[in-house]
Amino acid sequence: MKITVIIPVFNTEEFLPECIESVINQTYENIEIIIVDDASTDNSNRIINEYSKMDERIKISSFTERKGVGAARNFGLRQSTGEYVYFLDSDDFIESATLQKLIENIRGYKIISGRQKIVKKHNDIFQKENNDKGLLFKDRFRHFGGMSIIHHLISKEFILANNLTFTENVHCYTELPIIISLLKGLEEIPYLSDCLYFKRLRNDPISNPALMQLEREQRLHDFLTIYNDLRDMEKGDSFITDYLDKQFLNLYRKEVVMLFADKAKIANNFNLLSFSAKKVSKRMLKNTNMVVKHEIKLLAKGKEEKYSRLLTFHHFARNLKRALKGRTKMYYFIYDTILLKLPIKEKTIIFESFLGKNYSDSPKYIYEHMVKQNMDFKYIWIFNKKVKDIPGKHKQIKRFSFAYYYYLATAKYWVSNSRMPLHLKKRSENIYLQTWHGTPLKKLVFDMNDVYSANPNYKKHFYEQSRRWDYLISPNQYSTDIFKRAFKYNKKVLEYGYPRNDILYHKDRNRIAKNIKQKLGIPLNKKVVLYAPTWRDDEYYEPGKYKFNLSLNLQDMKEKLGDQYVILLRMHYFIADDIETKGLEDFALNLSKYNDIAELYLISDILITDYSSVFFDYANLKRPILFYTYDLEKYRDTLRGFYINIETDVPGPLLHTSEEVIDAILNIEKVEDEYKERYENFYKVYCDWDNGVAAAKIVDEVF
Ligand code: C2G
Repeated sequence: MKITVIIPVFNTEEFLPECIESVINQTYENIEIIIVDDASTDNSNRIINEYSKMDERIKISSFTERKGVGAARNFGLRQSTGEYVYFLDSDDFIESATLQKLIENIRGYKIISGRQKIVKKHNDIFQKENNDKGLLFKDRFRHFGGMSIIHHLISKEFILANNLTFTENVHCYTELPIIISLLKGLEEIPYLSDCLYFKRLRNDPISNPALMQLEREQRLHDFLTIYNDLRDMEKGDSFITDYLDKQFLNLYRKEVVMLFADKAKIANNFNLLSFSAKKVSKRMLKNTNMVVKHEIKLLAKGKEEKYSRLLTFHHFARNLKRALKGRTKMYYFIYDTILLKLPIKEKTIIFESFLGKNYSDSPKYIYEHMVKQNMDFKYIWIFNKKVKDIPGKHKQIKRFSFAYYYYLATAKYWVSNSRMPLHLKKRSENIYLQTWHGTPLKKLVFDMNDVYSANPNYKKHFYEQSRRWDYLISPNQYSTDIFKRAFKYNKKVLEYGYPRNDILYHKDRNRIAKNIKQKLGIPLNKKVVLYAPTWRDDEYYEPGKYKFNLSLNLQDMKEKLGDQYVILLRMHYFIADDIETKGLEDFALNLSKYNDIAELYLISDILITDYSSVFFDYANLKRPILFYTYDLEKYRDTLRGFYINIETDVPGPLLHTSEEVIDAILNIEKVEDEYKERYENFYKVYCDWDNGVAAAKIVDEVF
């Protein structure tokens, strides 16, 4: 018995190898693999060509222009020679025994299906579970609730007898006509609980959306096109019309109501929706909730104004209901409905650095410049905990307190070095200066492939949040180029260097450094090593709270370096683990909570880091830098990947053990000599714009 596996492809180069290999490696070998490329514009075509040379069971076809997934699957169906067909998507993959289990259990049935598992990140597939409940029979109505045909093995004879085809003039829901035929021909769906299909949750709905990540409006149009046709055709079969109406009402509740939060969308889509709403049966309407029932009735009667008013009320009621669920939700509700409508305060500026964790980075230097210039503004700083010793008249507010929402809603200016919460809408008069927080080494947002971090919606959220930025600070040409691409940012870039590095060029920097050393109790005759590593995407407790295992041998360092040096330990602000320095008091200082790392740069004679952007800033001082890259392979190859070649481009040696680090410090002059030329080149490329007046220039331009 031959199985034809049909795989339609459109721009899935990242996922194709895993998909195709999962089919080639099936334990059931009597298969034919038909891959139809729907005119991909990435490398998908090259990839499928290569695989077709490796396995003669693969047959490929390519459309010269995009025709949609329905046309691609129909084409595959027409080419198929197997007794059974199986539908797989090119961004998904299957377990090695999947086809074997399906074919062994299909017996006399026309169709059989199995379990789908959503894969958010790759590790999900390794989580073993004991799930074998044998062959089950699922209610046909519920089984096809998701309107999808993937992971079904279907008898070819049944397909031919019923002349099953996919809809071609739309992108989404193309399998609805097939599902309708299956619903008619079957009482129940045989289903294997222990037969896996891995459905990938795609992370980039902005630049490469999966079909179901297409815009709501497009999906709505596609659905209504098919619904209108099928609803008329199947008029006589109440089981089928119930199914279609139910899908319509579900889509209405989940998608249309959301889409119509934007009033312009109501005007655009009212007639189309009204046409379809007339078709919904009274019986199905009876079972839906009151508000929806009423809305559908108004739609069907074509009463646009009344409908629009009811929907405004619907949204208000929904938001209020949500607001009652907790304090933060209530604040958001008040923010949207009241605070955003208060008059804007033209002279108020909000500052935030590293999510309120400290008083630091470019926002601090922009603020201090404004204070020094006696500029006529009201300054608000957002912190998690009160911070002492900040110069200038200002107000501190607690992040996520009521005052936080009040000032964000009413201040004309926001200055921040990272993202603001997604739900905090920005009003159109507001000016948002995004300072960002480092020259990128690790790939950023849209330059990253799959996301291995804690949040699978990272790219989507990042995109929405960064649409609000009006100015973005760039420290060098290299960063400008990356920011524009990786953030998809096309508004104003301020190219004056980093305000946070102004202090490194201060004419009194030696005196400032001496004061800081004294404040921290560091003996002036001791040299200082600063260890400032970054975080690891794959080692976390929860989003924003990351693990860190110190792999420097501090005891050994103290013995060998203690009479000349002290070491400052500075963890990334994402790190939740505390670093133990007991018994090392006069040698190691944990300064992870110290406000401003730039002040620590100033007092350090040597920097040790890994893949943190800190070295781009530190290089302004032209002092030696050591790279303690004990997990380079993992970091470079399995996590994000880097923009530069860390082996050949960074201004210092890569070291892999604690002993190598000690050795390099003991021979620091030799290291400096060896890396002199590389350091100079590095300085020219990355430190070119920094010259001590970035804050002044930026303030002049923005405020
Ligand atoms: N930083 C610090 N201490 C460290 C590491 C970093 O104070 N031990 C500060 C520095 O100002 C640095 C900035 O945090 O330039 C960013 O640090 P990176 O290690 O480059 O981390 P990054 O991945 O950029 O930060 O969206 C999340 C951010 O991208 C996380």
